[in-house]
Amino acid sequence: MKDSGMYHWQSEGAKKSSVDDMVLLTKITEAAITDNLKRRLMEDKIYTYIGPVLVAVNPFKQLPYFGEREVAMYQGAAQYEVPPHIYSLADTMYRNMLIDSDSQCVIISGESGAGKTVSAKFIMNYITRVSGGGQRVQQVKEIILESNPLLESFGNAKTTRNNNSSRFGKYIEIQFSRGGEPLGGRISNFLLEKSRVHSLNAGERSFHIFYQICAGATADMKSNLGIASPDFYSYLLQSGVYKVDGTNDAHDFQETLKAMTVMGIAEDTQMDILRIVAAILHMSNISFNEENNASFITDPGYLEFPAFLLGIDAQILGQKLISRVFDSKWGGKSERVDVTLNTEQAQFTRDAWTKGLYSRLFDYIVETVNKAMVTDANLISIGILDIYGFEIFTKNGFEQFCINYVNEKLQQIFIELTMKSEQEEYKTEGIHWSPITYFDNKIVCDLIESKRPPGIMCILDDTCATMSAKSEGADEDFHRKMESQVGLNPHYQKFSNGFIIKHYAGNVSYHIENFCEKNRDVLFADIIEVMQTSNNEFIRSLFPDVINASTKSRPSTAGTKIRTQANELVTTLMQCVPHYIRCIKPNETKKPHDWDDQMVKHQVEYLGLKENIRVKRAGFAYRRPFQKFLQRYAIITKETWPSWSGNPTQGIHIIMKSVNMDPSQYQIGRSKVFIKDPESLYMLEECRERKYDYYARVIQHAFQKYF
Ligand code: AOV
Ligand code: MG
Repeated sequence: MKDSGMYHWQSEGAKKSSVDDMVLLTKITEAAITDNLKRRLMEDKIYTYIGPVLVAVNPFKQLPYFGEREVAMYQGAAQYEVPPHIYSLADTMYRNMLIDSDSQCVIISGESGAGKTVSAKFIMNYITRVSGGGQRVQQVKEIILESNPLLESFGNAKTTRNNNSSRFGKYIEIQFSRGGEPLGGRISNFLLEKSRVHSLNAGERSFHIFYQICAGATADMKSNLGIASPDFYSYLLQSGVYKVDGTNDAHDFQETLKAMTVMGIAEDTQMDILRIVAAILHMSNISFNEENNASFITDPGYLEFPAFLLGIDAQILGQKLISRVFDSKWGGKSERVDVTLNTEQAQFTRDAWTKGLYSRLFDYIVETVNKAMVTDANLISIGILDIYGFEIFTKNGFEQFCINYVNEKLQQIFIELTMKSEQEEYKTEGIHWSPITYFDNKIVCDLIESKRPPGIMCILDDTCATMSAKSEGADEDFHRKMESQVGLNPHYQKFSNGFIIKHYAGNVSYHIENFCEKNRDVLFADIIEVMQTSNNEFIRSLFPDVINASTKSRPSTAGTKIRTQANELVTTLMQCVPHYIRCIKPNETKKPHDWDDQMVKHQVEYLGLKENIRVKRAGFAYRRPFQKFLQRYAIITKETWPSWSGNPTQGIHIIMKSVNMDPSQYQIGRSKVFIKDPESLYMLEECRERKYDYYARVIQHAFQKYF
């Protein structure tokens, strides 16, 4: 096959064109990297390599190169033989898994709106298209693909940074037979941003499903579930944003229903799910007034419909919203006391109720997807990690703190594994090299998650352990404790009602308001008890909790959960062969061909692309297993053509000598040839090309002579 892509630019003039692999850049500066990415985007080339790492720039428009033709073109093709593409990375993962029987994973990172979720879907699509299989395999593929619209309906939302922003993290493993057929899968989800159910920032929406149901419900659903337009419900009314450019909620609603059917969710259960969605909307219209510090329901009429939908008693619903049972110790005896709540506390209770309902519903959906694609065989897998990207809003709270912490962990994996794998290969191959320095963000991870000395999460847990049931003054207490325990950390800085963390991707100011309450994350026992009285079996099944006042063990906090999950994820990823996609967002306008130089340069900087290229170049830019090298360059010498069957090292030396390769430019390891500079590789490529043309002419000549 004649080479395409990577080497094209040589004949077109190296100066004018961009490079496919940034290891080949003549100057390695952030400006040069940014410029290269810009030139490529303007030509609609969104993919660029740094060795095996794929850099993907969000084009904000549909590009034509994702069809059957490309699927066929990238199957089995070597990375350097075809233009950079996400299919090439997906194909490498798939083939590596089959050849080596090793599980693979791809870590997709980048800030909010950079294109992680779209990339994850391209990979899932490619893999399901190139893998074969019988009826059950086809079904598994359908479940894998349909899990995307389903989870996005319930877990994605429009934010100011992304119209389809993932508000949960996801690691999906597709499990394969040794023959490469997808037999099952497993999804782990991370920390849904559930506060979005009740609190919206300006310009944002709640989860898509709420708008889908308003736009797409049938007349029957509308009357059974009391569905009106979104502005009828207080939760959706607060931001006043109902429509999203390029999104058709009514159409997406049909997709959601179809996806539920594919997951094997019966029609009755689908209605139960929608009943909860509708009940949450109706609960948002329950409002409160206050007299002498005691709240009351403004219009008890608003209790009827949500109570009906949830299958509970309207009067009890009302009572539980304005009062709460506390355990109180009195004279050595434990007693349950009913305390009236003020308006603020009543609203807080209503919101805790709806968000508790929603997060349990979300967990049910993930669990159902998992059940639909479960397999008990111990298999090889491809894992795709698509989490919420690093984000900075005008006001950042506990959710952003957790999201940015997970991103910080991923950056650390990237640093560790790219450096580690590079070093390990040189070690196993017996090659010498001198390491490159880079910013290790472990210091920021430690500031957040360290146990000893206590990091921010430990201090937060500590505060939560001693806070009163009503949590008064807890956030301030947490603020003070942080100042005394991590105040001197160079990545921490206090301000009047919050703190700044100097993350790898930028400085973020977090407001401490509600940190403790959100971290404690308990659903009050009396709410659970009410839900357990529901006359709807599905709703009851979401509340299997055993409430036992005498149980002393404290439930784990949201911070502890995310920390545990993040560390488990690191362990899982470390057991796979890693691949990386670094997504870049070129502008904030979401428009095609719009390029914000400063914004991209900042991402290039914090993603460490420059160091990444340096590491690749400081060592050896290219490496090939002996056989692959011999196959490709055998044509260069008479001795090695058409094939070399002698000692591989000797064959390689013959080829290198014939092109006058400087001996310092290459090393022969135990199983691979390492070539230092890209120029040396070009030299080989050029010789190969010349011989190719020469033989083509000879054959043509012979052909003309005889026929
Ligand atoms: P994210 O996953 O990285 O953000 P998405 O994958 O949702 O970002 O991408 C945001 C939007 O950019 C998509 O909805 C598309 O409109 C567009 N887009 C991204 N990549 C492509 C592409 N390759 N081709 C065409 N359009 C694209 V977040 O989930 O907010 O962190 O948390
Ligand atoms: Mg996403």
